[in-house]
Amino acid sequence: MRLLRLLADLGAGLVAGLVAALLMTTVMAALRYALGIPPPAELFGDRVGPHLDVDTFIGLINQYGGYNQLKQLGAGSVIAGQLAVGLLIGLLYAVLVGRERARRPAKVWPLGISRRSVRAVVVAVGLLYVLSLALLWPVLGISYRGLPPGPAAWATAVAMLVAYASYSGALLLGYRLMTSRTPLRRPAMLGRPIGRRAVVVGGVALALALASRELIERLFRMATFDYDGMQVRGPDIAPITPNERFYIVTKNIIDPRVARPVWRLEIAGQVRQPQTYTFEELATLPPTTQETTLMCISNPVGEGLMSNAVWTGVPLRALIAAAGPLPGVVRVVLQSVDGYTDTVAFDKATHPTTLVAYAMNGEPLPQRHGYPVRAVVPNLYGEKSVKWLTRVELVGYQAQGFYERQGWGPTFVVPTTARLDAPHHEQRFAFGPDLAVLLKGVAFAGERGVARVEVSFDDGRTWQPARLDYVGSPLAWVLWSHTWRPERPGTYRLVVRATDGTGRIQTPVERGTVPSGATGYHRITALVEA
Ligand SMILES: Nc1nc2c(c(=O)[nH]1)N[C@H]1C(S)=C(S)[C@@H](COP(=O)(O)O)O[C@H]1N2
Ligand SMILES: [Mo]
Repeated sequence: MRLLRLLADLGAGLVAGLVAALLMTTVMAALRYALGIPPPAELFGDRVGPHLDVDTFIGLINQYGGYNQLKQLGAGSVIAGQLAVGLLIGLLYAVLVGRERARRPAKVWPLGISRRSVRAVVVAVGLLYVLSLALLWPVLGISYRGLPPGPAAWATAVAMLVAYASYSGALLLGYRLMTSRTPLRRPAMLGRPIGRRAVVVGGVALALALASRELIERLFRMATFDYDGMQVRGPDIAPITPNERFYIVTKNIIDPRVARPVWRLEIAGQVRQPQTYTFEELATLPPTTQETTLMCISNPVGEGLMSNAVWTGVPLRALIAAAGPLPGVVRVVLQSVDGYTDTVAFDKATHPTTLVAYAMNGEPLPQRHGYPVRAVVPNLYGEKSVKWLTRVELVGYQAQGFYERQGWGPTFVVPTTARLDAPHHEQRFAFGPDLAVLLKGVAFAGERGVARVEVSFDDGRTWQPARLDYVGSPLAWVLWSHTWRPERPGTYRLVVRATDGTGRIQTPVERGTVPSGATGYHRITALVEA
């Protein structure tokens, strides 16, 4: 009899704990959806990410089949962990209440919950809350709605408190509903009170499950999974990449949707007079328009994590000058509302081409490319061009950003690179006296500019000049082409290489993307068939 009772108690604790944890997860999802407040499931990756070394990071990405899969695994594990801990606390609570009942009735609160059990739950969950805050401290300032980091940290802490409190309340109430033998004020409507209560708890759980499913589906639809890593390449490559086709890389599971009215840009750190700008204030400053190509450090030779746009914004150095940098500043930390950071040398930050951009190809920055404001840092890998920029901090030490801490770099200057966009690898051509194959592609050499592009049809033994069809700004890629008339059928190895504006030929040394970006020549095979 006593054993049965214990089992019933434990069962009730388990169900109450699980339902309470589900409620908490739903509260977190709702706050994320409605207010852009990051739940622990999202914060986890941001907390852990920079502390992985780059080989572990890339190893995990490969092991789980991609960055998207790794992001899902991280968030999924935290949610599973939350449910497991919630359930465990429910079990412990059942044991505690059972022991209490065996002694004598303790003082009782409204609804017949003992004061002792309330205290126990508050202490346990309170401890977990403090622990969570301590663990997530460095990333609390994230706000996907664009609140500045200070207020954002408060919002995250309060939201987490609300979520944890919802767990505590639901556990106390749920357990009491399922186990109490004294009726809860209202008369029995559905037979024995215990049965009615089971129906109530079951109903609440079902409603919760439905609500959280709906929320999770919506959040999934907002997620970056279907566009993170989007590339642009191929025979229709355009000089200026249309906004909808510009490559995308993001660390986020769901990208920020910044509400401009709450967003601010802060210039802080070692400055005489810290500055805070609203979007409207930024937009009244004298703008610069500048064509600049961005390329991701993870772009393998020949691939499409590289695009070109015309950016409009304010030179960062104007903002830094207005704040009055103090002597001793060596680096500038660029921080995003999503918690992402990267750094540039003070000299680079104050170079006239380093922009705080708010327009891309004449349109407001698209959401995915950093709306309302991003950094555009020419000549360095795309990592430095922090999207959804919210804070610029001048520091007197060698600060490191999100990926820098993993060990990428140390140099982030883009090497000279060239790509064949047409034909595609192993494309077949029917040989004939009139066969003319149009080779096309892009070449990029950061701010050094591209002086020359050459192609080879014999795997690099001999080279022929290509035409430069499009030469934009000195910070942009070039588009090149070459008409090839094969003299006989065969299997050809096509290679392309560029020479930069300083006269240096692109290095043939093959290097992978980790840790400083890929080098080597892009090679493809063309099959000319008799
Ligand atoms: N806030 C923020 N900025 C960011 C990133 C990010 O995850 N968050 N990713 C960086 C990386 S790795 C690259 S390559 C570029 C890509 O910019 P794009 O998506 O506009 O092409 O943004 C950089 N800026
Ligand atoms: Mo990147």
